[in-house]
Amino acid sequence: MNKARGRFITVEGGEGAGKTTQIQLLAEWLEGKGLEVVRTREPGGTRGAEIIRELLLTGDADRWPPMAEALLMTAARTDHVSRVIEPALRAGKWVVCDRFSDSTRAYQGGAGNLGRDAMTDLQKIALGDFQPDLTFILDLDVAAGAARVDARADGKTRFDARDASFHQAVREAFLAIAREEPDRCALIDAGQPLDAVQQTIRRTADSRLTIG
Ligand code: Z5A
Repeated sequence: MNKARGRFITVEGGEGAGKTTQIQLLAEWLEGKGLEVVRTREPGGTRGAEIIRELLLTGDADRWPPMAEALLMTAARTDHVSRVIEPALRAGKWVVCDRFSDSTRAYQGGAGNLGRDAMTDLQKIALGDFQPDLTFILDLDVAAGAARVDARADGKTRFDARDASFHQAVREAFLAIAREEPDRCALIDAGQPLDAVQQTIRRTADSRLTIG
């Protein structure tokens, strides 16, 4: 008998919102429920997309204009979906991804001034109707996110180096996406302690995707 198609969960938000931390805990919980889980990230997730990631995250802040960023992010995404995400879902695995199309809509569309609608159209050209089943948008005050990134030992990316007004525009774009697509998106207050954020994520995943 064919296995039921898996579910695709994405976690979005500004810098330092806690996506990586929460994805680790969510994946462990899902595995504890007997599900096979693939954890992945964007930009990246395949050999080719990781090469594009390196191009996108290193170098001067103005290395790429917003449209070049959008096209590179989307090129990496099409490779990621076709080689990793879609095959895993077809095999019945659950995929949890650190950032996806909403990041292009928020960063390049909102903060980069290309327009969220134009970036939605670009995602449609690249991916057709392919969408996450559930998207968590972790919302955090911009200064609090920057303080968390500053406190971390690892290096900063081209995006971390941008000013507070850029990150505020990203935050507003994510809030707008959550408002416009409440069936797919769940807005989470990422300023809460780590455990409280995770409990909200698990409760929401259970009620929306019936994990049991
Ligand atoms: N980008 C784009 O522009 N367009 C696109 O389409 C895509 C991406 C897909 C990828 O950067 C960059 O690419 C991203 C947007 C752009 N840049 N920005 N900004 P990345 O992958 O290197 O980094 P990131 O995605 O921004 O994640 P991050 O900054 O590394 O943060 P995070 O994953 O959200 O948070 P974390 O690593 O889990 O936590 C950060 C720290 O906070 C850490 O020390 C934790 O222990 C701490 N933490 C986490 N949760 C809490 C709570 N609740 N309380 C207190 N402290 C906490």
